[in-house]
Amino acid sequence: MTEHGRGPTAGDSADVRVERRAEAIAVLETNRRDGYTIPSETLYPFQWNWDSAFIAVGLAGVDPEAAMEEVETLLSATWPDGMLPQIVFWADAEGYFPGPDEWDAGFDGVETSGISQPPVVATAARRVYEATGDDDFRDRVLAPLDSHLAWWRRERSTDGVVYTRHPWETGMDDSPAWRRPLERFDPGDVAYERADRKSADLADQRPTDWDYDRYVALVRQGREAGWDETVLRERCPFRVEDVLTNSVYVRACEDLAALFASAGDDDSAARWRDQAAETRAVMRDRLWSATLGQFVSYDRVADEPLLERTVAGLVPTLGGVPTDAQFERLRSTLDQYFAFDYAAPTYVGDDFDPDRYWRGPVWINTNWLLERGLRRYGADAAADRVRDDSLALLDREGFREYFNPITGAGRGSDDFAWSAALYLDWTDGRR
Ligand code: 9WN
Repeated sequence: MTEHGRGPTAGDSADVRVERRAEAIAVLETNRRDGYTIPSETLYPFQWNWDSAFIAVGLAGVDPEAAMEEVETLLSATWPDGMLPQIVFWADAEGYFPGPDEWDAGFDGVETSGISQPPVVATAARRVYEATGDDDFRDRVLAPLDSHLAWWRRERSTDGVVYTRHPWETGMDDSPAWRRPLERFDPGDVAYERADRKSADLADQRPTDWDYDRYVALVRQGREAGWDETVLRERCPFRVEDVLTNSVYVRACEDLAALFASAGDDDSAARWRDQAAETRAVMRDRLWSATLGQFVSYDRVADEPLLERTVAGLVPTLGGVPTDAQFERLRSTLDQYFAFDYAAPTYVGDDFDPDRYWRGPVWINTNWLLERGLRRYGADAAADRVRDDSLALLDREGFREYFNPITGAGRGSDDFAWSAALYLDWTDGRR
């Protein structure tokens, strides 16, 4: 039993782990397409940006060739200006809205969405490089990664902290932190048909229509602006400095610096290390809430912090952002997220809903980012708790998309790729 008494640990459940690892590999194989892996056959039938990065992390230990291919297929969809899209529509598939026609975005025949996602891809590329030692792979990914991170800095930032312009871009779509910025604009009469509520259960677990109306309105505004960042910088009603995206971005800058250093390009390495330091400094100041004792996102349009208790506000640890004093506060704030049977719920504020998407359930990818961050600060017992709870959930419920933090019940899609991939990473004996 784990220290929380809810399931097997690596020690006494070797058989369960061996079996589960085989199942995880099978999920990734089933979801694999031509050079990339889809998140879920039932809900997300295309290539997604940060999903592929987490998937590559998991593949690194079991199928290095596939891991390299996953990263490179994704990077091959980098727009000429450096934007790396949230979705790449490599092949037709039924059952997802909004599809390629609705987005009307891309380049040279590559159909994509018109927004990005947190750039976990640089961290994944470094992990894959370290697992394979393949210098050719490293040399091939340097230019697209450099172009993508430079895009965030150039198009989405004035002082080093980057902004997102769609809730889908943050990856934590219906986070309660986006309520205030979304309330401020009227989506108008948006006609569309959702494709995501494929069962009665899912209708209660997916984002509400109120949220979807605004997601779709933002897509249509972006499309009308031809996805031109210069226009959208002025016009887009949702411009938020998401604390998760910024945490991932700082870490990405560090990881790209490490890749450049290993290739002997010290100038580029220094440039990205400086970039990480610049963003870290602004985050410590503008994205820190002394009231909540954690980091928060910041609304660029209203010029105010979004004071919500989401797990994203603990993830700056991943990029070494918190000062020692901030980390001490953060460490006690963590207790609010550990007061559940299963850590760490994605949100612990007044609108907490244990079953609805990013409004409370435990997600495996945010746990993975948090676990890495806690380790960086030497908080090993807390990091172990996050990892062990994640493994207990996955062992018991299978590779579900998210989990109720009170009962542990699996929610959303089954056979969800990053849940399988990160299980493989956490149970890789060589790590
Ligand atoms: C929109 C694919 C994606 C994840 C996101 C998750 C969900 C999409 C949706 O699925 O979002 O991007 O249609 O709900 O919120 O983090 O990348 O798994």
